[in-house]
Amino acid sequence: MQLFIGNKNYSSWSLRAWYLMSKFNIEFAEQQLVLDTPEFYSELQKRFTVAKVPALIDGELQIWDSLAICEYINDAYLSNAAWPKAVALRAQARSISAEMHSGFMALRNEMPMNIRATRHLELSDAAKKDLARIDEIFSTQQTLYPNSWLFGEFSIADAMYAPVVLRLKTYQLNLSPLAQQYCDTVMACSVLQRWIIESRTETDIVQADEAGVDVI
Ligand SMILES: N[C@@H](CCC(=O)N[C@@H](CS)C(=O)NCC(=O)O)C(=O)O
Repeated sequence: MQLFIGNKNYSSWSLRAWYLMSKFNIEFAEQQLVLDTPEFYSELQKRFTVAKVPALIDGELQIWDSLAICEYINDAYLSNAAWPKAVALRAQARSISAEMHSGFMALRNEMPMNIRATRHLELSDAAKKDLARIDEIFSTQQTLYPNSWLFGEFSIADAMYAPVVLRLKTYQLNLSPLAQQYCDTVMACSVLQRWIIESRTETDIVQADEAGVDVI
């Protein structure tokens, strides 16, 4: 199985699929392409209908979307272990995951993932509203599962929200203490730390993802 990803520093969608697969010890060959380069598009166009990362090849099958990759891994390799067991909780975890996949536009536009940077940003009201919703999700789930993953056990929902935790760190934004407790759980994860360490060795710059002012 081959997982195509972009720059670890910037590619938040790549992180979601990589994190899910790595956390569940799925064996895969990591194929990294540098965003915004001709090779990025030519290598992906050779293999996939859509030239975006993450993208997965498993035998004859190509899958080109982060959530679809997570769902495929859950179905094909994990006997559903990547979602909570109870039907009601699974529906909630899916709702939260879909909410990230299709929403939080202001937050995603204004606060690009840029792991190695420490920045200050002025946020729009729309981004502040997105952050308030993130706070609500994290703190509600922490009330139910203190010092743990969103649904107790690690699930696709945690993979979907990992980039936002990293963005909060880059832009030095604090959530409420309960929500912060979830961020601390995520940051303590050794698998995520592997991605972070590797992201810090990268030197390519994607100008469009450089936002805010350096904090010295
Ligand atoms: N909805 C897609 C979004 C994937 C996406 O936009 N990936 C970015 C990198 S993080 C990309 O490939 N950008 C290249 C481009 O759009 O040309 C997913 O969830 O996988």
